[in-house]
Amino acid sequence: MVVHQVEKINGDINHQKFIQDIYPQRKPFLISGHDLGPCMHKWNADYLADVGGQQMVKLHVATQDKMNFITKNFSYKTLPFKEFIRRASATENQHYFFQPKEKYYLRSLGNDPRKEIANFMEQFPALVDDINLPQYYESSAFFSSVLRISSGNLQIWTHYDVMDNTLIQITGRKRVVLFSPQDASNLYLQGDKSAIVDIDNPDLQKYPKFASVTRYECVLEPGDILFIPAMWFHNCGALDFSIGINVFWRHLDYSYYDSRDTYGNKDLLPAARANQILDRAIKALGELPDDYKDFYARRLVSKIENLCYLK
Ligand SMILES: O=C(O)CCC(=O)C(=O)O
Repeated sequence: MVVHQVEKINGDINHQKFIQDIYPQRKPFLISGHDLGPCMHKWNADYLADVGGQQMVKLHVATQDKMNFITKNFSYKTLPFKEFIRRASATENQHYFFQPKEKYYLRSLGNDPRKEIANFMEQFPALVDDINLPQYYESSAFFSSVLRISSGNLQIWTHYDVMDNTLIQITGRKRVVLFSPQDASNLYLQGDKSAIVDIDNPDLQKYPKFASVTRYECVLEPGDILFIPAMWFHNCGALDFSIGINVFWRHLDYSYYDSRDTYGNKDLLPAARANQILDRAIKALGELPDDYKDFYARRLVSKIENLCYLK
């Protein structure tokens, strides 16, 4: 397996510089030097518990340090924000759902997550003036801003999103491992998520193709901004009690996006259509005797490779 460090850029990046120098490369960058504002010294557990208040938040509660969305080795629970912050910032708690050392993860949501998009600015108004978010996109392209707060030593599953994204680290450190979209066929995808949960110690008997991926790594320190281009797989793990925000924006023409998408991870409309057509093609192949099915399946795969893969 080849391992690269994510390329770093120091210095404040404005919209124009982002569009000229970073966006066209379609690869992740770790940007440091943007002044994120007072959140950098204010946002600790006591302050957030005071200011964030009693609003109820929906959480992932895990008894293991690697959450797996496919087998769902965690539970969804609800707590007042204040209580969540107290618990997530401690390593052991007197009040708990399953065990004293359980871990907590917040991905903030819209008020009705099926219909509403997460917007940190609206859902946490008391915190808005503390942060000066970078804006690398046109305001009209904004999609969502998501507050992410995690217990230390907790990892979320490898997945991709369909929009460009900046992951902004405010408190604590977070390790991020990324894989290029061109490694999609080595990651054993189920929908937008990889079935490989332990990327540091993978079961290569079960997932042999994972041995040939190229891995891009970085550790985000407070103040760092990670640009994650759409379709880049990312696996994020808080090393400490961690507070961050990520912002998604529509970098393509709006007509590509599914208007029912509230998470930024529904496949682009033509891709979803292609998937449905492929399901029909597979069904049609299933009408053939096995050896013909195999033959025509191989021909279809090479047609797709020849016509669609980037050279
Ligand atoms: O930071 C995290 O915990 C997850 C971030 C993420 O999934 C994203 O930015 O899309």
